[in-house]
Amino acid sequence: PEVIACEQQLDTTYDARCDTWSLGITAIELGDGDPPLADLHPMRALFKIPRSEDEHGVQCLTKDYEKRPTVSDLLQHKFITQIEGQDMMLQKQLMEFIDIHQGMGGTEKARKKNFILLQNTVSEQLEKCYSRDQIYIYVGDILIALNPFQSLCLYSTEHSKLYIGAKRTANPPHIFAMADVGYQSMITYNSDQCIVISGESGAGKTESAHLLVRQLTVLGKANNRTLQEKILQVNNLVEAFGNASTIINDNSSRFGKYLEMKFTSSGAVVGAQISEYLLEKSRVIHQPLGEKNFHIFYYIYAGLAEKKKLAHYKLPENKPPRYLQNDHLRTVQDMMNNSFYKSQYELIEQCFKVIGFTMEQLGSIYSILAAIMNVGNIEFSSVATEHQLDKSHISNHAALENSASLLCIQADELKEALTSHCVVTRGETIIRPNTVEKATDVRDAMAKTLYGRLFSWIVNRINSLLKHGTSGNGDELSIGILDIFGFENFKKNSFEQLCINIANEQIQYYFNQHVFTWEQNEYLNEDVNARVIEYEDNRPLLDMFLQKPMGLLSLLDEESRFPKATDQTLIEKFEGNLKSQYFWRPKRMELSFGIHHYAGKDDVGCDTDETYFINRSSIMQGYSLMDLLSKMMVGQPHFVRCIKPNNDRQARKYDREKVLLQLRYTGILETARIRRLGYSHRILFANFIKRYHVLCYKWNEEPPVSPDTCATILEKAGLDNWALGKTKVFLKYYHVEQLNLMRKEAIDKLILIQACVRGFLD
Ligand code: AD9
Ligand code: MG
Repeated sequence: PEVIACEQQLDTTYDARCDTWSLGITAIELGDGDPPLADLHPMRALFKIPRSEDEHGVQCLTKDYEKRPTVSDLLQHKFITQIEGQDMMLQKQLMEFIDIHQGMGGTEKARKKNFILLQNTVSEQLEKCYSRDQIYIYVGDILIALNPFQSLCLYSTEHSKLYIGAKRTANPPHIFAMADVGYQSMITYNSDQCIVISGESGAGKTESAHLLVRQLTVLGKANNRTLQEKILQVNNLVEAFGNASTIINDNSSRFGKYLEMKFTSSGAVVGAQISEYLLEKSRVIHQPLGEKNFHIFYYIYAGLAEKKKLAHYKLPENKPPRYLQNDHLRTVQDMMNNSFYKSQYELIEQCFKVIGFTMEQLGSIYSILAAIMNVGNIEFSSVATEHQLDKSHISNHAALENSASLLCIQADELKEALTSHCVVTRGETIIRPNTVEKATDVRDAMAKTLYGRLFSWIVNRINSLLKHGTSGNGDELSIGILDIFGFENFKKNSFEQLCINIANEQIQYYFNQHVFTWEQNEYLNEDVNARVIEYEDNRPLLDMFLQKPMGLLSLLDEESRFPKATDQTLIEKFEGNLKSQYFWRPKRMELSFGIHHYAGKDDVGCDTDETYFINRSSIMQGYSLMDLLSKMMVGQPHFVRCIKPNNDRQARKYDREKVLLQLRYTGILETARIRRLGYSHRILFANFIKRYHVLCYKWNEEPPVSPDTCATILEKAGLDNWALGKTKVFLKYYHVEQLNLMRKEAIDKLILIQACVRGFLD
């Protein structure tokens, strides 16, 4: 027989601990006596084969097997079919429901009824899975992740290996599989990818982001251990500064994070970059009841106390600084003796060192944090002047001196900056004293700004330290992971919630753009006949926020510049100028307004509106999300939707109503329908032929790059419902899965034949 070379070798791994070879996604037993090791996953059994010097699994197999294995011998050992069956059944069921119940036509009423039925079915399926600790479920190509609220044995090294290069249905759904899909797409299509993680507060976005980064460092063969370690520390470090304990989540992200991992075109990880958005700076000066300041403040207090360095950083040992005083923290000893805080301090210091910060830089960071705490302790009292103006006076000089010394500035300058302000009238600069109220505002604004700048500086520093192996020309491929705060709707929502929710509206817009608009434009450009899909566009709502000069944010900006502006004038300005169906005023609450958010709207007409309370002192700078979106738009997106099964953070507790609401407002079902109706994969003819020609041509044959060749391959593969455009093949996501499977089988056959032949020759 002919000896055939092959572009891909079987993925063969040897586990020394149990003397076991694993071949790709299946493994074959050649030893005898030992029971199969089936503890990784019930459907996946690993089998022993005698140890051999030969690294190549297939060759071991051909040498030691009594009779040489045939193709059917090998196929017989494919344990994956059972798992495939199980998962496929769920998928099929979901999809049938989506098709039947959401089909076009029918009355609006019938459609809504069907939609509710569908939601209930999906929710029931989720509940069943959740009760078996199966927290990951695919709906179409979206991964739903239910928060288990307990540690599950799902993330071991074995699990990590299981999902490398495996087809999706070979293993139970998993976050590692999403990492793999992103990674394989990046390499196959030579294009950037982004993984968008969404869900409400406490749903598990940040945990999912960590797991994705971990698996991507494995996939990116980060053989440079230092780089791998650095990348793995990034999240811990920025989260110490950007996360805090809230009433919903002990580790709530109070900023948006976009982590881009950079790879060479062959898929080796070479660096990472991180972008931060909309840090909730107001938390530095004030925390709602039951919540805490950013983690880092508590960590350094405990850590520095342990090292007897509190005096060096001018931090009081008798009373907690004002910015940290709240219902959680009554005495400073509580904080200094907290062993968790101490251990976190050590961990964070270690993170800084691994990433490459110098001791001097660390010292500066601690000084600034200590300065912020001292600034918060500065107090003012009022002095009446001859002009009857209420002038403020600093009543505790120690705090002022401490802050100035930690910031390496003159105490007098700091005093001036806090207690007076400049006004320019008719070309003349006049210095006016600040009232106590104004001086207090300035003090707090300064603390917030210091913290915000420190955070940005740390992020920039991390970025320059993690450029590492990147060429600097930006010619790397990247996989971005977006983890932002989810929609928030509290009893009392302030400016921070408004920003968070606008950010989420923008993400939703991006999602809609990608899933609906761009896809449909591409069909038009390529002359592909695809169904036009209706969806609710949130652009008018975004316009109401972002338009210049009459959008809500512009109006707010403008009003903040008027010295005589008050909360009342602001709300009047909104009411007078915002002629939008999305804006409303609650009747009984004077200084508040409501927004009809996209998240609250859905097909069954259940509106949950959000009410915001005006509080001008909480106004923060931000609104940079557009940069992020433009960055993300170049990449091919993958979606992870996190769901919080209950509000009590309890394992195995499934609150149906709560889950249903989340299913509704994240638009998961709508999206699944779109992904099914549309063509989520669009591949250039040349790329398609290069990858899949092996399905009906000889491996070394080079068929012409033409639509006919593509059609021949697709027909041979027995697929239907695909389409050919002018330059691209249009495929559904499940086509790609099927094609990849067939391609892998074809290649496996080639390898086997090759191995058998080698065996003969030996
Ligand atoms: V927020 O919008 O930042 O407030 P997230 O990020 O959605 O929120 P997070 O990832 O912080 O939520 O998860 C909240 C908590 O749920 C974690 O601290 C864990 O205790 C718990 N969790 C989430 N996912 C998992 C998981 N896969 N396994 C175990 C989990 N616990
Ligand atoms: Mg988070």
